[in-house]
Amino acid sequence: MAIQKLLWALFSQLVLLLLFLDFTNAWGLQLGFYRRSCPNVEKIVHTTLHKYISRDLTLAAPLLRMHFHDCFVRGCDGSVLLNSRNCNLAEKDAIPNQTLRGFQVIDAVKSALEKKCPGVVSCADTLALVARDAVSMIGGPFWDVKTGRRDGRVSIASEALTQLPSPFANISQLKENFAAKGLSVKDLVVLSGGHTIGIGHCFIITNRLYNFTGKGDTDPSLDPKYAAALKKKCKPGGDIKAVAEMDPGSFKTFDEDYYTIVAKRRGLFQSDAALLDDVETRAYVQRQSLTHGLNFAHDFADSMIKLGYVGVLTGRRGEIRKRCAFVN
Ligand code: HEM
Ligand SMILES: *[C@@H]1O[C@H](CO)[C@@H](O)[C@H](O)[C@H]1NC(C)=O
Ligand SMILES: *[C@@H]1O[C@H](CO)[C@@H](O)[C@H](O)[C@H]1NC(C)=O
Ligand SMILES: CC(=O)N[C@H]1CO[C@H](CO)[C@@H](O)[C@@H]1O
Repeated sequence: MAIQKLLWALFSQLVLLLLFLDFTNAWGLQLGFYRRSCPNVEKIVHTTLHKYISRDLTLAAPLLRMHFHDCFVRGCDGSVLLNSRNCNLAEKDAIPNQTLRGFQVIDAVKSALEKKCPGVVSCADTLALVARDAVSMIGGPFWDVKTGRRDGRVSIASEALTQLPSPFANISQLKENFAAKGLSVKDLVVLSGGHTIGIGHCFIITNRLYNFTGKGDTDPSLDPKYAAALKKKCKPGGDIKAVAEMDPGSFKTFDEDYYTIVAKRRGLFQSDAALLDDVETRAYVQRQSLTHGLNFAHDFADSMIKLGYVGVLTGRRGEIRKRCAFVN
């Protein structure tokens, strides 16, 4: 009897373990996947990237965002980098991606890799390594990136629209978007902290500022003083290129200010403000804000690792693209 119970316990543990592994779908990723085939891969990525980031710190933000967008659509398979072809509009040209920047940096890193180890390192791994290094170069945490991702051959614009969370989303939609990728509510609130760097385009918040419910009103969840300041930057019908910093004053450094800003009801997007509408996410925002980000760096690293496992292609699936914008 005791043995049966023990076996049953072991069996259910095993099932849980398998479920977990399958969910994150990280089979085949490992630390140092390129140890033999391209031993200096991390050094090459770091050196090339550093040339760009040291000249322009604002490039770190779009590079982090690019990895996030890659992983949320068809998994971390480099599909965000593919160009549209005659009969197919790619993710790159979907509305959420029209504000992506930094493709030239990925191309430069990939060419440096191709020079040393032709046809070996995937574009998907390149993105994961670049995102990690970009964050750590501007004061954020460092984490180990398991490699072995392979590149997909498919990229479809309409999928970016349905899979990526919208800046107009409420908390239940955001939780659903993340759950659909096997990511938790904690991952949602932690990874949203990526908005401690970078900018958002004014046109995304025009409604929030000027016509929230169609009555010429302002989103009441936005701090009125801050709304007034934003209105000076973001005029109705103003320049389509106008932007606002997501973490005013330190949008070029990876710190924990994001949570203080959200707690003060100064998050730029409705999706940032929405983090105050759920018990768990609100508790996290308030705790990080009060403790000046006691666990944020560590949590962010953990959640980025999980993000990097979403829907990866490994083994014989996919391919190693030679140029990231084109299938071989
Ligand atoms: C939770 C749902 C999320 C939504 C709705 C969202 C939405 C957006 C939007 C609309 C922008 C502005 C783009 C622009 O106007 O140029 C943006 C920027 C950005 N997002 Fe998110 N995002 C989310 C989560 C994330 C995550 C998980 C990360 C990374 C861990 C991230 C990193 C960034 C960064 C770094 C920028 C600044 C880009 C730049 O400076 O060019 N976001 N996001
Ligand atoms: C969130 O938005 C969806 C879709 O618009 C809506 O059905 C749902 O009721 C909203 N949830 C909350 C909590 O506001
Ligand atoms: C505000 O929204 C309403 C309803 O969508 C629309 O009829 C109206 O023209 C908008 N006002 C402005 C100033 O854009
Ligand atoms: C960076 C990038 O590729 N942006 C593209 C997004 O979509 C617009 C419109 O389709 C293109 O013109 C941009 O080149």
